[in-house]
Amino acid sequence: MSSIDYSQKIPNNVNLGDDRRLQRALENWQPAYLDWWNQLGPADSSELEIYLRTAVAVDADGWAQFGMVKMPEYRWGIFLADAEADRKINFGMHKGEAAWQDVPGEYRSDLRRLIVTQGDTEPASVEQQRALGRTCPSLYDLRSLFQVNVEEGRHLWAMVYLLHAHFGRDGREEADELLARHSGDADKPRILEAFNVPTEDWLSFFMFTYFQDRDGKFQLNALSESGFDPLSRTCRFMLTEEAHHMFVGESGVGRIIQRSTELSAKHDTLDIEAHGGIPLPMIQKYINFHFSICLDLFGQERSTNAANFYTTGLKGRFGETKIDDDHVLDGASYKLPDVEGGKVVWSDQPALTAINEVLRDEYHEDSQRGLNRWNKAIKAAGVAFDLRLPHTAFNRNIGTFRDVNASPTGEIIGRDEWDRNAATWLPNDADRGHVKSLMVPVTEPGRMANWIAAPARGIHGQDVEFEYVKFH
Ligand code: BYC
Ligand code: FE
Ligand code: FE
Repeated sequence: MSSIDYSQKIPNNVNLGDDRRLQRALENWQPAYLDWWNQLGPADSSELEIYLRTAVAVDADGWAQFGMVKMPEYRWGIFLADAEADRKINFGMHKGEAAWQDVPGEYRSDLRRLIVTQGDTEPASVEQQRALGRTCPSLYDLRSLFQVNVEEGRHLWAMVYLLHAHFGRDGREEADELLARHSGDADKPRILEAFNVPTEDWLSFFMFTYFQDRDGKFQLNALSESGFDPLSRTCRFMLTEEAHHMFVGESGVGRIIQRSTELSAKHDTLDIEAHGGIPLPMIQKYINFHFSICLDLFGQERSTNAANFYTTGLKGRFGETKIDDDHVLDGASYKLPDVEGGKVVWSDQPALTAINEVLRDEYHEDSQRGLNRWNKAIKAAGVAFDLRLPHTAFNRNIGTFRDVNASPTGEIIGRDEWDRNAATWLPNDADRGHVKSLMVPVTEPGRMANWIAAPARGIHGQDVEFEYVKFH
């Protein structure tokens, strides 16, 4: 196991000190990164002391250390999972060949593009969430937000390292561009659409960490299968951090649902706005919104890009090496949707061009698990309400369903019907207004805002009452 060298300006486990040119290039990028963090990272946060975890090793357990840290002093670094001896490329036309330690010239632009797209989402999410600290429902939650933010910052470092180490001058230019595009910027937006939507309230934040960070889990897993070994190793370590982001999402949404359910049971109505809660039907609309914009993140159902990434060994399927097939997909088929005669119909299509859809379907299934748990809790509390994921055709902006309107249950409908119903399916101004009205900061240790239940336990063995963030 390689340990992390913290005596360096940039903590790392890649022997950065042995490569002076690379080290200098990254040390030049570092102040630009810190400027970006100070300008577009968490608002009003630079003086706060926060109970954060910092990576100190890359092995499966005991890899992090906890302590009170000011975020600008957080040690962002470069950590790759340990190399697997004699690792091979496990799919596509190079199956069985040794994994690449350097970028093959013929795949340079595709690989760069995948890394840039991945890298672009990380700072985007920090930008999207920047104002949330001002309205935290508790110190526990404020700490979760900042923990997620510093780790997304580190994920940016992970991709910038690959760009600097393996793509020469183009790579350095791309690394600069990652700090020049900004979420929601009219001239230089972030690459993927869902990363240009501001995260304005904490219900949206928990939906984001539940649904959008889960796209991260699936994409990083697919990239961790890459034949380009440095990408695989960096993604493998990122996935350890990602697990926490999804925990924040699932437990956050779960605690809101718990509180809404309590209020509904107590007042015998779903209409709990007057009691300072978020009604379950309103939570359903936020699910409809976040799930549908995240489905777009998987790209088109039929994608020659995805087929090429797969065939050339750049990006695999989720858990590629655990799948029991030929890992080449010659002649294999997969069910893809189309709209025909006003209906969604599925037909068998070549599996290679369906790679994006395969990942989306697995994401869909994984997303359903949390809803099952939430529905069980709602039912156990004696409240009659069922949360559902909307149909894959609903509210889509990429691929087959881009130019049609569909209801949450998947009926293809006309524009008029969509216009009449959109405000009952997706958060409308009044819904957003209500949620916004609840966003009043709670900063007394152990106290929770009225619209969210307390967590079952604190962080890393601390009590829920622990002062997770110190204001001076
Ligand atoms: N928005 O062949 P297609 C995370 C473009 S989240 C805008 O289907 P492909 C995180 C596409 O670029 C994980 N454009 O595309 C979470 C292409 O453009 P060109 C992020 C889109 O390449 C929370 C055209 O449409 N990582 O880590 O197969 C917090 C044709 O489409 C979109 C990755 O995404 C879209 N949604 O698939 C922090 C992994 N979808 O060629 C972090 C890396 C498609 O016509 N990226 N287009 O110019 C990829 O693997 C692929 O780029 C995508 C797109 C799967 C995203
Ligand atoms: Fe990330
Ligand atoms: Fe994440």
